[in-house]
Amino acid sequence: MKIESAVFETSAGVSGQLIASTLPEIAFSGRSNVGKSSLINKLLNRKSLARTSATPGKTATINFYKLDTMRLVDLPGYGYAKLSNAEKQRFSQTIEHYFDDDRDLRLVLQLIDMRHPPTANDFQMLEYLVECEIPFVIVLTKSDKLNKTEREKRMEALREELSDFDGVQYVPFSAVNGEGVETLRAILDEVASEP
Ligand SMILES: Nc1nc2c(ncn2[C@@H]2O[C@H](COP(=O)(O)OP(=O)(O)OP(=O)(O)O)[C@@H](O)[C@H]2O)c(=O)[nH]1
Ligand SMILES: [Mg+2]
Repeated sequence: MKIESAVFETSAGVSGQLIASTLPEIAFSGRSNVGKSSLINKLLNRKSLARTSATPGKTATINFYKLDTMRLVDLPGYGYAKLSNAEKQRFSQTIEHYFDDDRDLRLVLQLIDMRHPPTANDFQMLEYLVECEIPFVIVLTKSDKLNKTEREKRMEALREELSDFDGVQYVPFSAVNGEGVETLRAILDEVASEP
């Protein structure tokens, strides 16, 4: 991927017209604050093309990042407890609005915080992806926050927690030290270049 070519395109929220699907797309899904926007910035080697925040619930719209050969799609984060029910519903409708659109979606990167077990919402999303036969890779974020022992423990626990989804690829990732970024770039290039 030619990361210098990346430009930001925004999109409307819950019901607005989405950007026409003219390129292969990779969508970034996960709970609020898991690190979706940070991952996009790291992949594109930009400090703040995608807006990140210590305050969860930052990305409320679907944001598109156009490269020469693909689009990266930053979905709103789900599961932020402090939102009102109406706001939560608006977030999930926005996500559904994207998945219901007939797009050239090649892969979902499903982000899960490496430090914690997947949440009920994470499982809901994983089951939805399986049901819709959307290919996905699990990205285990914030790997820099675990030491070697903690990491081994969590990896073992995750294999158990996610045993219903066997055969799925896991990529540990850190936006701080760059672990996993080359692996993910290679995966994206591969899925985007399929005919
Ligand atoms: N230590 C560490 N912190 C991270 C990492 N990735 C993200 N963060 C921090 O986690 C917070 C949330 O990151 P974002 O990238 O904004 O998360 P998001 O998933 O886009 O959140 P929403 O837009 O609310 O859905 C920020 O304070 C980031 O700096 C990581 O790999 N390591
Ligand atoms: Mg975000």
